Amino acid sequence: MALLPIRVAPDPVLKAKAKLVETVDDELRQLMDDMLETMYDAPGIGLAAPQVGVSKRLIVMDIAREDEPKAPLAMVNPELTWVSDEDATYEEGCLSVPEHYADVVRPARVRVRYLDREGKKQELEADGLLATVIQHEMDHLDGILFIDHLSSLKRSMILRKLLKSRKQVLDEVS
Ligand code: K1U
Ligand code: ZN
Repeated sequence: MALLPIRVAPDPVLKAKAKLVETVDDELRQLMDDMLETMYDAPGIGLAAPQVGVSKRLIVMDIAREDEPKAPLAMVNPELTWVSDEDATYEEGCLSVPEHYADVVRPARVRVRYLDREGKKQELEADGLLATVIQHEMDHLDGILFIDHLSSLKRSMILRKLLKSRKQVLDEVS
């Protein structure tokens, strides 16, 4: 297992549309395991392959609380087959937009079809935090960040701050 570096906005890989996975094989299962290890270490409750520089349609999640057993979930080629008319608002964060949080409105319940780690077709209905995390991670596969759901003023403020902190880090090492 390996910890993978997490890409931070405005990295171009985060704006690209990720490619469909053709085969669920040992190499992809290794990537799932590395992504889960990276997500737990961050710590986070979700991670999409583009966030570790891999432009493939693969997401991992675990919304179990610290006092609960781990409940890792990996979805290959996820597709929403139904979304509720009712919306829900959650304060979202993103490992690729560090230290910024904002309320995002999304459908409250979703049904998602995907391939599991064995390549078997599955369908899951989710609500609450899981529905939000699934949609947030699936957005990453289409090059969308949670800040793209905010006003352009808020988004450009956040991007400016990210660029400023990246410049500070680069100045410190040079
Ligand atoms: O996609 C990501 O970068 C992961 C992101 C997922 C997410 C969080 C909240 C709403 C929607 C999607 C994160 O995990 S940010 C970190 C976080 O929320 C968290 C970290 C530790 C414990 C609990 C939450
Ligand atoms: Zn994210």
